[in-house]
Amino acid sequence: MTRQLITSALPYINGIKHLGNLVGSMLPADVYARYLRQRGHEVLYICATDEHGTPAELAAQEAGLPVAEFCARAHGRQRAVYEGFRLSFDHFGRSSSVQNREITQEIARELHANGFIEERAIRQVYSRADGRFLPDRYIVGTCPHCGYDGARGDQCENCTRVLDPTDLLEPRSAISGSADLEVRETTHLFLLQSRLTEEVESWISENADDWPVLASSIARKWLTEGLQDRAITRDLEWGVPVPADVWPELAAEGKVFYVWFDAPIEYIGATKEWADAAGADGGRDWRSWWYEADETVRYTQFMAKDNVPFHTVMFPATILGSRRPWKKVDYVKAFNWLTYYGGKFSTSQKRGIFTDVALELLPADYWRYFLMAHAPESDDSSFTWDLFASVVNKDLADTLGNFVHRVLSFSRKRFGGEVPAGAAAGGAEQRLGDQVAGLLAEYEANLEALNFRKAARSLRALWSAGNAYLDEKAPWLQVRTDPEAAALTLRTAMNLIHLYAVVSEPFVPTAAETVRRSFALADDRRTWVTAEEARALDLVPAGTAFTVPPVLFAKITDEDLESWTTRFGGRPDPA
Ligand code: B3M
Ligand code: ZN
Repeated sequence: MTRQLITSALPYINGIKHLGNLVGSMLPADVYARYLRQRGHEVLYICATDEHGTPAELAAQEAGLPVAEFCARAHGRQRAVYEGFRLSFDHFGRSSSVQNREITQEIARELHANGFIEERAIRQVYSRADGRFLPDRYIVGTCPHCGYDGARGDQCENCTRVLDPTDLLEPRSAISGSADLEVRETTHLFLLQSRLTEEVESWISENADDWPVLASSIARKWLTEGLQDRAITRDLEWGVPVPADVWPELAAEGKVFYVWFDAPIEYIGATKEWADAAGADGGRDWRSWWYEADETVRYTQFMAKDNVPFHTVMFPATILGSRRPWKKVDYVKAFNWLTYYGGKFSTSQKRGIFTDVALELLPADYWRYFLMAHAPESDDSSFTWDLFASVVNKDLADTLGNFVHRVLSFSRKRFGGEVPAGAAAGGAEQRLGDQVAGLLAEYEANLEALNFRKAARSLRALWSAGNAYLDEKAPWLQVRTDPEAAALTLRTAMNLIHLYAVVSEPFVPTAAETVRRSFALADDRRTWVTAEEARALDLVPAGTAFTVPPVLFAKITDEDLESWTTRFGGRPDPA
């Protein structure tokens, strides 16, 4: 068994995330973490809110709160939503923690000592009305190429050309609308990534071959374009301060590190938060996961594709330049976009379904299963209410939920509250056992390979196998002529139900627990059933007491569909 370090991209603090954010990082990481724990690995699943930067400052301003307080509250709100989705983080930290500040500063000192940081004076747009330097995307104006008047300083959304803020005609602040802008000189720390290009290149060529193409191709594309030196500080109030022992003047001017510099370091910072939370004697050794970690630690990262360059190129450059043996990622699982009717989910435009609202409509399992079964893995995938309803109704309500209910309530009615013994298993049970063992092996292989859509498909096939067996044996008819045969069918089906409860947990943890609890198995500490163990379908012996759980999944009705499509919009606004 290995030690499995898992991180999912840190959700930014400024607002509640939508379902597209969830399916592209935290949810698959949770499914994987749960699966690995069930298989007996030592798992550490770390996540945190990403709290620094201009958007956080602006969101706090809009909320009328000091930024530290805004972030504390926003962190609490996100945390509650993720608990609602049953995300099993070992720790959900905050990038504004003391731990992250210290480690970020330590890494910056090392980069400096190794000659990878340089001070450079640059000219930047300052807004007098806003009292702040404006990041490129907070400057808007008219595109010199196409005349679009809402072009941002980094890119024109209309003609997609990459811009420099000084290219814009009639530039103004996107925050206040003020045109009272000036160019000021300001000094920043630059990370000399150009000097690290070759090292990053060889690290990628040694490691990226087994990553999904989506991740490795983005990493390689960035490298062919060559690494640019990059400013890693900003003139902001809220961030990790530049350490005064190394850069006294910049520290006095209040410079802080750029949010993308400290955010990935928070994977380490949050691990230290986790250890510190248990106290000195708590037995949580954060260093062994990150520092001089041996080959028993395998590190997997989950993220959406726009985050790949930061994780595969820039963060590795930072770590390599520190010349310290920090653990680097072993496997990068990247995702495409989940769209809402083919259009963008958008936090800023409030389009699509947000995670807090989703949980008000339906419990976590409905969303977890649907999202993973349609995860944007090899391509973008589109959320529509019709698709969602049909998947919930067919797979969860009928194939899984109804099977559990039919079998348990019928058996209870005919044979009482204990698993009946019945006849010895025959040919049909043997065929079923072979089929189940095959599907389970396939399911395991898909999860091991982090192919989530395929894994969901194998799981659904396992559920279907039970339905097919039940329809073939028809215990409701058998019972009239041959109660022993009916009892065998029901005992076999109940074994399937128990198997489903064990192996479905990564996808539908709440339903899995409910079903698991309905069997009064003595000392049931089993965490997994292997394909070979599953074959005999006899882990739940005759005589085991059981109860009939309440309906596991309610069907989505036409009225639900109607009201949700009206409320959320059946299709995105025309672009
Ligand atoms: N917060 C994701 C985003 O806002 C960003 C991820 C950081 S991971 C270190 O797009
Ligand atoms: Zn343009």
